[in-house]
Amino acid sequence: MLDDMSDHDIPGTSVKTVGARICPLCEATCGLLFELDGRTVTAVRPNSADVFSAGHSCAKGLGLGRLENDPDVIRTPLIRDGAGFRRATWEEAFDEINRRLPPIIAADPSSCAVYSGNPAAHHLDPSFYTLPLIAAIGTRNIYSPASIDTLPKNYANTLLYGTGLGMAIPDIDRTSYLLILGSNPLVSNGSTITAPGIGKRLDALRKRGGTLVVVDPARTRTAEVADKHIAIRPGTDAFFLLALVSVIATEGLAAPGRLAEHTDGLQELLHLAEPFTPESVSEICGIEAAAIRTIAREFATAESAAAHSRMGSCTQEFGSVANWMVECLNIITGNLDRPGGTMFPVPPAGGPTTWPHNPKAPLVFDRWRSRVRDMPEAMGELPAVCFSEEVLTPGHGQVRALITISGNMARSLPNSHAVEAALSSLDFMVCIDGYLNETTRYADVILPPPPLTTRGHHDLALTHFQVRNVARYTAPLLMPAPGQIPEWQILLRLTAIVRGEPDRPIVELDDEVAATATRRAAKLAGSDIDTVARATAGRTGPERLLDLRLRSGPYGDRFGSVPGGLTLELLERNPNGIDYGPLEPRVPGVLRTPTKRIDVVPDALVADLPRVHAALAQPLPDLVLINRRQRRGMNSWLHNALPQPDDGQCALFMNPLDAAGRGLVDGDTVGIESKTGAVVAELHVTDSMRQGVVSLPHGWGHDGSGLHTTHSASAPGANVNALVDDLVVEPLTGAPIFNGFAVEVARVESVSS
Ligand SMILES: Nc1nc2c(c(=O)[nH]1)N[C@H]1C(S)=C(S)[C@@H](COP(=O)(O)OP(=O)(O)OC[C@H]3O[C@@H](n4cnc5c(=O)[nH]c(N)nc54)[C@H](O)[C@@H]3O)O[C@H]1N2
Ligand SMILES: Nc1nc2c(c(=O)[nH]1)N[C@H]1C(S)=C(S)[C@@H](COP(=O)(O)OP(=O)(O)OC[C@H]3O[C@@H](n4cnc5c(=O)[nH]c(N)nc54)[C@H](O)[C@@H]3O)O[C@H]1N2
Ligand code: SF4
Ligand SMILES: [Mo]
Repeated sequence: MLDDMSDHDIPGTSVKTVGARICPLCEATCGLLFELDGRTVTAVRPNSADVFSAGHSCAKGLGLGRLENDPDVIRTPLIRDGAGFRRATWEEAFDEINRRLPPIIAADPSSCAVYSGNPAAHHLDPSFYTLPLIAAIGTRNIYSPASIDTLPKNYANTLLYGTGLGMAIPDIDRTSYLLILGSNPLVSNGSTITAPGIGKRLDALRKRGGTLVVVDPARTRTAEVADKHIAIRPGTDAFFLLALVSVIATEGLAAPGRLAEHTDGLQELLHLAEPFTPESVSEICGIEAAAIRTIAREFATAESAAAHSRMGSCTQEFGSVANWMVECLNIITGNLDRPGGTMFPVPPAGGPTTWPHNPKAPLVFDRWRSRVRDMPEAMGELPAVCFSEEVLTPGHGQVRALITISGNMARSLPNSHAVEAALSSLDFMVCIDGYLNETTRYADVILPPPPLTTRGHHDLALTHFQVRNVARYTAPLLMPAPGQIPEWQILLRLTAIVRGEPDRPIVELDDEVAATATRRAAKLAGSDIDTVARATAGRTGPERLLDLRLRSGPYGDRFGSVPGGLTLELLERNPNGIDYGPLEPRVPGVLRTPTKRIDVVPDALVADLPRVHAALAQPLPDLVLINRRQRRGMNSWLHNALPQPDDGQCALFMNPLDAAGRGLVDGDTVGIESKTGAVVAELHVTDSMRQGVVSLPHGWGHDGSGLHTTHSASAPGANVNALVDDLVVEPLTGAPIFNGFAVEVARVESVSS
């Protein structure tokens, strides 16, 4: 343990100020107002003038002040000292890294892995400066939560539309029928849909006479407000969706409209789905055949309809086929790419769907394979389920060093026992993180990121999922204080060390990164390099790189040739954002497949159908486990700073019939056992769970030694990832099966951790 690490000693004035700050926590990207007294955040309010979120916020965003002021947050670098850590200066920390990391990389670059966690996708610094670090290391051992989150959806989208990030998003504000599978947006605030205030948007859908259908084994908050809740058996979305397509095929309801011109394989798709009749899948899905037929008819005949699948239908046994079928459902009913259906946003800083089509570029999957399990690469990364075996299996290419950037692998990756064994066996580990948590406790050096108030914000990734075309940027509210280093400079300093140039001035390295981005921007904008370099010369760091992207992007000023076009300066003058209006049809221009067409029967997905079919004949387990999220959590890392309700939110949820069958009652202490591990939790008996399904929240298990998270250690909760297998995975993508694996539950005498 370390003593109080709060920054009372950082000098500041006591001038009271208020500034706009987009919330970096979840995909809703709400505009907030930070009230500051000197350097201290005294309050956080919703920003009602934000053009997109219009005053929406949640307890997490409003709690950002608590996060900024959490005395447990690390404020200075830490260096391992025996079983604990000692505080160090930045120079000491970088010297230690320089002493120990380069020799490992010199022996074998791939022996150094990089894990870039969820917050990295929400911040500019890592979005721009992680790749130069990875390139300098020269490793293919790159991991992130993408492969334990959206990957089956990215995969299906890549095969159909040509890019993993260019997804069609439900046009929630105009649709008349929304079918949500495996998502609980009233708690998560939405995923692969950036729609601040999603609860109000769902209310509006129902008020205008629309229909909301939620397919989820649990009666979640979202299911509670739906017109229909279909309590599907976990892991069976692919069957349900195939049956919807089958009904549409056999009843002659397919009406792809203008999409037919841009699509190949429609007839074959209908033919492939036909055998999956509602009657044939009813038992495995646990849904009456008539209910499946009704949904298929309603969806196909609605004025407009959108099917949207997320976490629950990605991280399951047939995740890729399920996500493929979601797209097929939207396509065969003519709902893809039309108002009220699912549509492709235009990211203002550009992205794969706005950059030129390159028919020769490979679809970014399976360009290399993992060493131990021969798993395919996806979008530049290896599946995270491979991490521990890559560390623990000897041989050439064995991972011996690790850099984590805002990630908590010990709680987010399946089979945490193996992950922690791997982390503890490394020769060297550096973490850029503000907490001494379940993962960083294994580090040799921890480098803390600076406070949110010192960071500019634009959502490079999430603008690909926005339900309106909006551009926003909020500027840093404060300069870094002495002893605080911007995260992009930390990343560049690591890059310098890895390149064998530890003393190279950061400005020079930054100019190098910017030079590459300048050439690219000039090409995209049709400008000459000197003009582009001059136009952005006054800036450095992520702001320069963002300006290059915005100005060469779809709304950009093309470095002066489009007067009034988008620039970072324009966004600085409009801290509440600029609204470019509702989503508009983009097919075929948006397609990045080699043929510039949509193939609805890609070989790789069709080849998985026999496995789906075979599962129909297999016995069903008695009890399977699924995961859930909670309103005040953000994966594993807000439990310490934000007060968590003391209402058994960490309990195992179980249906009354399952409880009675096991002689269990509400409040019992139960052991939950899978073939991978065992945990203990309190039992909550609730009819919100369908029979045969129990649920645990993810992100808990804040126990064991060496943590500096005082509040969460007092109520650690059970670590669901101790139960999840890292070896049995969805075979096409290597995505873990968080949802729908067999467990046994029995009473135990007392809670132990
Ligand atoms: N409050 C809060 N918000 C968050 C997060 C958080 O931890 N807390 N995390 C953020 C992150 S990183 C993400 S990726 C998003 C995820 O956001 P969502 O995609 O909305 O994911 P969840 O909230 O986990 O909801 C998944 C739902 O799937 C259901 N489910 C489980 N198995 C199945 C199945 O087999 N089929 C179907 N149809 N449903 C199933 C579960 O019961 C659950 O209700 O949330 C983000 N927002
Ligand atoms: N069983 C199960 N496992 C799951 C899931 C599930 O539903 N069930 N969900 C999966 C999903 S969707 C995701 S996205 C992953 C999340 O997986 P991770 O990203 O590995 O885990 P987080 O809990 O989000 O941890 C984020 C870390 O970043 C640190 N951090 C926060 N802000 C910053 C910052 O600005 N800079 C730096 N350097 N560090 C920062 C926090 O202190 C914390 O340690 O978990 C996955 N794991
Ligand atoms: S909904 Fe998400 S983005 Fe909005 S305030 Fe809450 S955590 Fe932040
Ligand atoms: Mo996620």
